[in-house]
Amino acid sequence: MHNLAKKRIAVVGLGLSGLATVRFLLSMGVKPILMDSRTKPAGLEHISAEKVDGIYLGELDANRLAKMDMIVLSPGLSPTHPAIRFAVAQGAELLGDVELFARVNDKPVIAITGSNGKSTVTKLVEAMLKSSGVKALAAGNIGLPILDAVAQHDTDVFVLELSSFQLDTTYSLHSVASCILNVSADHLDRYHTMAAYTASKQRVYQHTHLAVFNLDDVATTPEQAEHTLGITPADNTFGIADLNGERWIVIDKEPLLPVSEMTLFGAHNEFNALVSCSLALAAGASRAGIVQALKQFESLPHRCVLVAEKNNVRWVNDSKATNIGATLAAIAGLRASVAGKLILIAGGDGKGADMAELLPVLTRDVQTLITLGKDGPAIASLHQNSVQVKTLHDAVKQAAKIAQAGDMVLLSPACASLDMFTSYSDRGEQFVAAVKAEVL
Ligand code: UMA
Ligand code: ADP
Repeated sequence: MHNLAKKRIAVVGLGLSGLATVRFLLSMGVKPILMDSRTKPAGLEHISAEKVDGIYLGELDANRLAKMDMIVLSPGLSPTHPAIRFAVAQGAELLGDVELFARVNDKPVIAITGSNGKSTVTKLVEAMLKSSGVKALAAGNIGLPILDAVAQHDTDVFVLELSSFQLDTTYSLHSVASCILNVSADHLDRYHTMAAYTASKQRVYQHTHLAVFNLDDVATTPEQAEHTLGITPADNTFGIADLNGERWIVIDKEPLLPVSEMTLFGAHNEFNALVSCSLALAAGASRAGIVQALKQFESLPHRCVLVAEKNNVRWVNDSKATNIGATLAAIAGLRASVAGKLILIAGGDGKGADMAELLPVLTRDVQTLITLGKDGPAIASLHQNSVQVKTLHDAVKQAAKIAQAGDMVLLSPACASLDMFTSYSDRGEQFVAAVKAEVL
């Protein structure tokens, strides 16, 4: 890293992580060139052109990239982009912001990946450490770029949420503990096969001291690791055990707290809690700190949040369900609490996944299906009682017409939002606004 200032470096992609990378490089005395395939990338207005060595927008310039020593690539762009491939073939080193972080960081790291549950586990581990008196900071895919986080010097432990995209360009990240929570179909428009997507996730176990994995999901089993810990709620020494008629979280044979005292609900969150315990313990959390966090942790926005209850109809926002696995988990976690019908609003960009995987749950648990977006028709074709609409507002209107006392209306799209919204949070906020307008 010491000779970074002597290198010709390109930052490709000017979103959140690209901007943080530029700030980091400038602080290291490097004047990078900047490139983005968009003509108006989000981060451009925050960059003063005179501080960098040139800004190139529009189609990526392969010849210019080929002259670089190093390319720091944003996660939103694939390393298989022809211009990137060409530059790498000419000798440019390709890495991402997490790899740059790994090369300068000397603090303990907890690394978390998986198709679903990453943000919940990342924030829960951070909370467990904080309530144990450890200065933890959650960063990475969760939204705080890691090269912005590294500037916060009073951090004891970094808790990193890592996407498969970030792992693809990370080579030397050392962690005290790491985890793949689960692997289900996602981002197949970029990876094309589940094997390639799983291989990206497995990279989290490189250079880890303790590899935590999901005993109920074979794809998470570490291919290589110093120490391993498999987690399943079915284990009663590190899992969920029945004690005097109540279900308890048990850690290393010690009952910690009844599941009913946790703020998070649903089977998937019991698993998330167990994994979080194992990761937080590995980074110095105390039993008391863990219990406090499990009792106080507030569910993150847009993840199975009850946004309204009117005339005994509940409206739930699970806009963060951007793939099939998340929607299946949400329905599995919620169905027992629905006295009447479950009305599901789904659809968006399915990212190449086979929507037929939703079929058993649609058939068993969903009485009415309302679909929208690019892959709405593919989902609608799986259910005999489905309505296709053009906007989310229309979906809410339709649901309001059908819903009766005891029913639940669940927005859990099983798809990315980008075909119709700027982000999953934009989609969730629009849902809440429509519910307020039509129902409350
Ligand atoms: N893009 C272009 N041309 C470019 C560069 C980017 O079209 O030259 C597009 C990408 O295809 C993408 C969008 O711009 O659609 C944003 O890409 P980016 O790489 O600029 O993204 P950042 O703003 O840097 O945000 C990234 C993560 N985004 C992605 O991986 C797509 C954020 O995760 C993360 O919070 C942030 O870094 C900080 O680390 C978001 C995400 O959607 C939440 N992640 C995916 C997911 O969770 O499924 C992986
Ligand atoms: P991520 O950051 O991986 O997208 P989140 O914690 O934001 O995960 O949760 C997104 C959605 O995934 C939630 O709304 C929930 O329905 C589902 N989910 C959360 N944890 C799990 C899990 N362990 N297994 C399956 N689905 C989950």
